[in-house]
Amino acid sequence: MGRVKSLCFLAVVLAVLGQSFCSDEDPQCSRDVPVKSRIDCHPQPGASQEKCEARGCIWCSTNMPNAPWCFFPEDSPYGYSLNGNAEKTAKGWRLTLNKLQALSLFGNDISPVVIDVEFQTRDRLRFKIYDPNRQRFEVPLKVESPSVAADDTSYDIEVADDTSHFRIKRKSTGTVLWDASLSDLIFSNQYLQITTTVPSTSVYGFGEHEHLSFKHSMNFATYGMFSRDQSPTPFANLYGVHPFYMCVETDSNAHGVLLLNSNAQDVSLSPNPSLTFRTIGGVLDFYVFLGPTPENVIQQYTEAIGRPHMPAYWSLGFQLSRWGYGSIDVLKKTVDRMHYYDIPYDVQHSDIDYMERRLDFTYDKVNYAGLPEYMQQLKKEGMHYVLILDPFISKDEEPGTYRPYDLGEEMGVWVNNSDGVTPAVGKAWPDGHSVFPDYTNPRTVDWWTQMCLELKDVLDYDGIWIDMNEPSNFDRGQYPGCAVNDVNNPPYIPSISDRALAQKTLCPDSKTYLGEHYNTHSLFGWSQTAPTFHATQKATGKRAFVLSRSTFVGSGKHGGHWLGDNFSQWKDMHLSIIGILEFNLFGIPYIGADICGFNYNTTYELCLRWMQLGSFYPFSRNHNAEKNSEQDPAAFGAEFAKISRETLRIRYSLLPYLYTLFFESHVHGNTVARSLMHEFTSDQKTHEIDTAFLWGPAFMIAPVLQEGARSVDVYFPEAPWFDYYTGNKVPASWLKNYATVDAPLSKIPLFLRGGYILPKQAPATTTTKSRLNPFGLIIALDDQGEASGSLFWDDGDSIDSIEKEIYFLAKYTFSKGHLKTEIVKNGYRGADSLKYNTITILGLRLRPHAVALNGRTVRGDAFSYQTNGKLTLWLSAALTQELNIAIY
Ligand code: MIG
Repeated sequence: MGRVKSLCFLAVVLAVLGQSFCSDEDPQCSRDVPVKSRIDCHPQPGASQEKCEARGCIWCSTNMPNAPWCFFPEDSPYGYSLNGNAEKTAKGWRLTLNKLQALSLFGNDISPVVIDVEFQTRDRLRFKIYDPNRQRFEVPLKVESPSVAADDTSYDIEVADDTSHFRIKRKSTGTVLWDASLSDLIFSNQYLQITTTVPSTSVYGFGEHEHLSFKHSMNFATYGMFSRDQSPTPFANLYGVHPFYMCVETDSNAHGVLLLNSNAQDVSLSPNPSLTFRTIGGVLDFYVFLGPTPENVIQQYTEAIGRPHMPAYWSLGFQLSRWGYGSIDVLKKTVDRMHYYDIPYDVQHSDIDYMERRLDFTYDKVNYAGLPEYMQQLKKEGMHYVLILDPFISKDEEPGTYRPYDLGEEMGVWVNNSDGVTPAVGKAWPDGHSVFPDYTNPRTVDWWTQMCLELKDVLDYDGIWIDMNEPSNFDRGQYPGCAVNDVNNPPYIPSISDRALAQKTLCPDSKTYLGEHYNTHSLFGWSQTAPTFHATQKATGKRAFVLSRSTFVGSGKHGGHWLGDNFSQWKDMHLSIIGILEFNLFGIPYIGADICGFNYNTTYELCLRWMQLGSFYPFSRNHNAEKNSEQDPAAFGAEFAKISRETLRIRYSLLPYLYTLFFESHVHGNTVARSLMHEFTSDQKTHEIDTAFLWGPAFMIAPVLQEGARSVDVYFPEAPWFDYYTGNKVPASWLKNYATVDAPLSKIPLFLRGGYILPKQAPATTTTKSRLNPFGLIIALDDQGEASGSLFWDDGDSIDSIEKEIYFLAKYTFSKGHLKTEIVKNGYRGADSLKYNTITILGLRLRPHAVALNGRTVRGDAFSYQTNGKLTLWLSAALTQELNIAIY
């Protein structure tokens, strides 16, 4: 601190001499807080010098954009100090803090507060700051709470600098991961704030937002988190809430931090670098994950919050949707032209227009006459069907004519007004009076399950798409508007759109089973996802498909997500990659964006490039808004259809690899779509890359994101890379550089990473068909001539094939010219009839003289070698038998 002070003093002297050394701050008022370390003392709008100084804070202008002009002095008059010594507890330590002064920023400060530190696992630490004298709202997510001895952890905690700082250090390097000054802590009834420095500016995560870059700018950006029905707009709070970030330290170790809190909140990222968390309720419940690799961080995070569900194989196929086909005839015409062009296509969705007047659990018997039979027909052809359901239920129907309302009313399943007795009535489809099921109530779960089961008897769906579950309401608050009270009008409203908690939803003082909507609002979609998952499982007897618009920490266990109502604009393609990478950090790897864009009309070229990119979204669905021009890949004629078909055939041929990645995600918590930073963490240049991404460790997708472009500048981290199309090795001069790669309209650049073996399978129009086709292996060698990989296979849609061990798992290793397979599990008899028919090896240095398969030399015409080092071998060998190949 001494050094900082003297530098500032120097700055003052230079400024007095007329130099502009410290041009970004006024030396008269900055005192000893450098601009980059300022913590906003007036986070709500309307700051002025008068109001600021009345708070005991410093007012000082700066030309650094977004830096606060009103900020806390170095010794904030609001904070806490340690009372006595830390006490040992069963799982760690307990610190008791007393508030230092009576001054209060937003009223009702709580003192003492307690920090409970739990050493949960070697790499997971929890610390919770709460009121020891009064129970406050806590997120009902069940996180196991094991404990480990302090000696066995990869972290240390320390209370340092005259007990004013709470720090967490990485033992192996001494890096300080968390450093919060207790004098900056605020813990009042409706305002909780904590600031920590972070060890680097490579910070990722926080959601749900439309972030303009995957790696955050730390130049005073603030992001609100509170679920909201809102089209993606930069800096706006969107559908879900994920107060989780990952930080890559300067030595490339990574750690992650979760603030498990569901109240309206925001986080400010400052250049110090530091993070300031502000929330208006609950407790400050932090979990820290020590990694040390980015992948380890996500494995540890999902171990705590719940591993992602295992998706059905069919749900990895291409999916088509739109709002407003308008009639079954238009729907059929669309499906027919998809088939006419033979475009790979597994799933058809129906949006709200299948319903009668947008009423849940009905269908339009006029415009969609014959829908039940049509769904059956598509299913017979090997396709699958997903139906949308909205949460709100109309109360405007004649009594006795609309069972969802009548039964729900009888069972008492709705969110109530503040009186806790009368149901909250909002405005929603079909544009009248609606009530809102309270999914935190077990009775609601029974009602919803019953309704989903009855629906299945009419419309034979395979999956459910749950929309509008922020929950969305067309007005601000329910009828007759929100009362004026502390809950509806808290002293601080976080940085959310309109600075209004009730905007497009219910009043905060509404009552749900688990507590006030004030606390449970952002849990609405999360609380609907698990019951819908179980209901779908029960209805179909198969693995559930649930696609939810609103998500929270842990949602990935029961559902996937799409990035909401994006726009048919070129920039939205780029931003979709960022969203997909972020949701992989959030433990929701089944993620995609509306291909070709939802709002606005798309164009031929945009949609074509988007079909190419979207062919590699983990969840690949083309979806469109009502009244917009048609944008399914068969709508633009033969050439467009051909390119879409070819790109989707690449997706389909790599589905065994993608499915294996999902298996690893489900079992170990791995990410599926991954940033280059994730795999090449020590290469600083990768930290900013969000225009290309990987499937797992081994497959790079480098889409065209600009109109008119016929090439892409691709960054190649140091590794052997092969062009997917030709098998040509990327020249050494391209490594650790950007290289310009050809991308004519017909093509999306794709690369394989040496060192990996990818299982593949001949594509078909549906996965039902492709699953019977022959398998292959792509063996991309590293510079030592080695590679490895695996294949997970099962029937693709049983609920518990993994638990019951009804699956096949093979590990492949290639070394010294030999491929070996190890069959780890051979529990799925359906794999017995499957065969390998081709093996491709990339990166061979020499033309082989001979190839042997399971000890026998194969005929010369069974393999071919290209001078680029690519060997193709044709064979017929059983998938479930060990495969040995030797190259001489
Ligand atoms: O008020 O169901 O994000 O995918 O097509 C709009 C109609 C409601 C919003 C969803 C979008 C869906 C649309 N829904």
